[in-house]
Order: sequence, then C-alpha cells, then structure tokens
Amino acid sequence: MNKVESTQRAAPESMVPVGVVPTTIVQAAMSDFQACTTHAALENAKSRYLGKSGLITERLKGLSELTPEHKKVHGAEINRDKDSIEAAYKSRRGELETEALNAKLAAESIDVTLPGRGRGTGGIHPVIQTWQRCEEIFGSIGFDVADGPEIEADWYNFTALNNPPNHPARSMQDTFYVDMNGTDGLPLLLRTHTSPMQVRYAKMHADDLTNNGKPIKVIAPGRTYRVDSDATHSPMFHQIEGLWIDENISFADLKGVYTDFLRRFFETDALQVRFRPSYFPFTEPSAEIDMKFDSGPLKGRWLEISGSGQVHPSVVKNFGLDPERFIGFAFGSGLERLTMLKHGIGDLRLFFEGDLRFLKQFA
Ligand code: 2U9
Repeated sequence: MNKVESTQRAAPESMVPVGVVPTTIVQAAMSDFQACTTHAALENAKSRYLGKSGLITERLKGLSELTPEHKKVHGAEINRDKDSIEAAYKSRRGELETEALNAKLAAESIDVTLPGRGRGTGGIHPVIQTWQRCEEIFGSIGFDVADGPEIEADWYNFTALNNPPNHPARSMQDTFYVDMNGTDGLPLLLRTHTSPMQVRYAKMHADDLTNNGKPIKVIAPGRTYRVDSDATHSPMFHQIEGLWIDENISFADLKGVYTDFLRRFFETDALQVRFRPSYFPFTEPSAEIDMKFDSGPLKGRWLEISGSGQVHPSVVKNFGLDPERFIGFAFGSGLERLTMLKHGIGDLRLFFEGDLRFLKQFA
C-alpha cells in the first residue's frame, strides 16, 4: 500500500455521515457535502478535500515520491477524484442556493387574496361641517357670505365696534397682538371676533344701501383668536356672525331669522327660543339667545347659544350710514358651541386633538 492509498482510506470519521460507509474519498466528500446545510459549512467541508492541506492536495503532493509509472496512474486517479469532488461541491452549492432562494421567496410571499388597504378618503371636520351648514341655511334666507383678514387693524376690530380705549378686551391678556403696526400706527392683532369683517363689508356696501336701497345682509364665519386656553376655551376658535341693515326692520325680524336658523340647524321645529337682555358695546339693546329642546338628552334645559342686538347707532355711523335712517341687527355664535350641542360633544378639546377615532364619527 502506497502513501496515496493510505491517505485515500484515511478520511476522518467526522466527515462521514452516520450510517454511511465511505468506500472512496469521493463518496466520503459527497456524503460530507450533503450533510452541510449552510454555505459556510460547505466551504469548510470543501477545504478539507480541496484546500491547501486538504486530502486531495496532500495526495497530489505525495505523487512526487512515486516512480514515473505509478505517478502517471495515480496522478490520473487523483485528478479524476478531484474533478468528481469539485462537481459534488458545485452540485451541493447549487442545491443550497436554491434552498435559500426558496426560503427567501416563501418569507417574502405576498398574499394576493388579502383585501387592499385602499386610500384614506378623509372627511370634513365637524366644526367645518357646521360652518358649511350655516352658510347653506343663511344663504337660503338671503344672506351673503363675507370672508376676510384674520390679522386686523385696531380700528376694525375695536374702535369701529364702539369698544372704548380702556376696555379689557383690548389688553394683552385678552388679545394676541402682532409685532407690527398698521397704517394707523397701532399694533396689528389677530381678530378677536369676525365683526371686523362685517364692518368692512358694511362700509363697502353702504353706498349701495343709501342710494339703491339694497339691504346689507351678510354672515361672516371664520377663525378668531383670544388669549384663552382651558377645557372650554381654545386660543383659536370659530365664530359665525350675522348683520342685517335696512330701513324699517325690527327686532321681530332678527327673532324670526334666528329662530328659523336654529330650528333648521338642530332639525326640530319643537325648539323653543328666548331673548334675554344683555350688554355688548356694539349693540343696544343687546340680548342673549337661549334655546330649549323638547326631547333628547338636553330636553327641558335652557341653553345659551348666541348673542345678538340692534347695532349701536355709533357703529352704524362708522359704516358711513345715517343711523337716523338705517337700523341694523346683529348676532354672533361660536361654531364649536353649535357643533357640541348638535352632536352632544362634552369636551371642546376633542375638536383640536386630531384623534381619528373621534373625527371618523363625522366623516
Ligand atoms: C357688527 C356689529 C355687531 C355681533 C354679535 C354677539 C352679540 C355675541 C358671541 C357669541 C359667542 C361671540 O363666539 S362668541 O363668544 N357674540 O354675543 N355677537 S352681537 O354683533 C355685531 C357684529 C358686527 C358690525
């Protein structure tokens, strides 16, 4: 027995799968490769046969000690074994690659029968739904809709509306001021109500009323701002205000319009409405408007819903109109309050938190 043959038979037992008796080095390598389940294990197994100190390499080195005739015979035999082992290695490597690919495909498989996620359709915020409904109702009673700046001049927000210079509403504690002056030299501010828009609208349409008798009938819905933040107040909130100026109108017209609006908004003709004396600088006389449901969770309780009044003669004068000839009625309400009472919402903050569980109920 020569050196090569002894090496050939010396395949370590650890390389041979249990129960397989290798008869040749090629069979040993094949079983060894077959037992490998990872690329790393296969590369290790390969190097045990074909690596620098592998069994085949050792056998090739041993050829140098043989006679030329033996060298020829055994050299050819070793090269055949080497080719077979390389082929077995490549075959197993291919198998492992296929297995890895199949496992990857299985892990990434897409269940095409699952329902699609679709695109979120979104929805109109409940307060904006109220805003839109108010525009519909007042529009049907002949009111125009006015929209304008949220950053206002002092005159439009306060002076024109009869707010005295020392009124607490003008203080920094109540109003957000902008770090910039208007053309009157006074700081601009975030409007505290939508009334300034009505002043703008009335000034713009005053001549049409005086000369052509076209009444001013307008609502101004929109965002308003006050330095206020707690469970029932938000620094930004929405208001809707209405203004109606004409000759020979009376408080009865205001009562009729507003009662009609409330009954249509709350979708019940059984709604009772009452006007309670109050005070606002821009109206005289002034009244709070209360309402009472005759069914539902709020049944039987008088609820304050809006403010109103006859526009103060000084304010009518500020529009450029003759207060002796024209009379005006105004009302104002919070859109959040209208929305809360309509849907039975108890906490104002829900409107501003962006919680989809809440908002989706109105989509
Ligand atoms: C002009 C003249 C008068 C609008 C009016 C109220 C009474 C009123 C509040 C209700 C709740 C505001 O959102 S709230 O805090 N509003 O009580 N608003 S009379 O009077 C006007 C408007 C414009 C030119």
